[in-house]
Amino acid sequence: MGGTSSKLAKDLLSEYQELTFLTKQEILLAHKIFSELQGGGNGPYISRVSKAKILTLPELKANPFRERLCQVFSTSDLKDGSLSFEDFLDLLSAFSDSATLEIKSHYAFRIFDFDDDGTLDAGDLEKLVNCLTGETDDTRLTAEEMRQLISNILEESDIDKDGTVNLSEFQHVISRSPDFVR
Ligand SMILES: [Ca+2]
Ligand SMILES: [Ca+2]
Repeated sequence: MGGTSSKLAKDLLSEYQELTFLTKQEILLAHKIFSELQGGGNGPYISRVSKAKILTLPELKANPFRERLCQVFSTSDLKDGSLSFEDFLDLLSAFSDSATLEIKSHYAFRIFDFDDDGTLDAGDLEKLVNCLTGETDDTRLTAEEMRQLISNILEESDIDKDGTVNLSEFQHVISRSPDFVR
């Protein structure tokens, strides 16, 4: 068995198992995928993979929030959406089947908060809806449909009526319809 440099050290592996909701097999698979993105698997754990490369993963192709996923999970000081291996594990962990609803909704909220100001306002909701419907002309909502939909969403979720959805309001909605996070 060659290529020991691409193997994940045993102590790191058990540490990652403790810190994430992932199984040993899932972590090893993640490591294999990440090493391939790094190009050969000889890179140190700290080296990051660019957002452009992460977005080539077939698993993300169909995800309308893939850009936001990179942005939210990236710990890069440059805010460039690049992921370290640990960022990548955090991403997989948050959306794994074993993650708690609270964790999932916390990250879903951050992904939907496009301008990162800690609250979902009409602008964020419009972007969210556009991500879900796709932005082609035949699927996109008309301005009037969009206005109506956003007003319905706020009606349902904006409990304190300040015109935006904060994290606890969001989590309240999610607790009533947990399927939403998927
Ligand atoms: Ca916002
Ligand atoms: Ca509110």
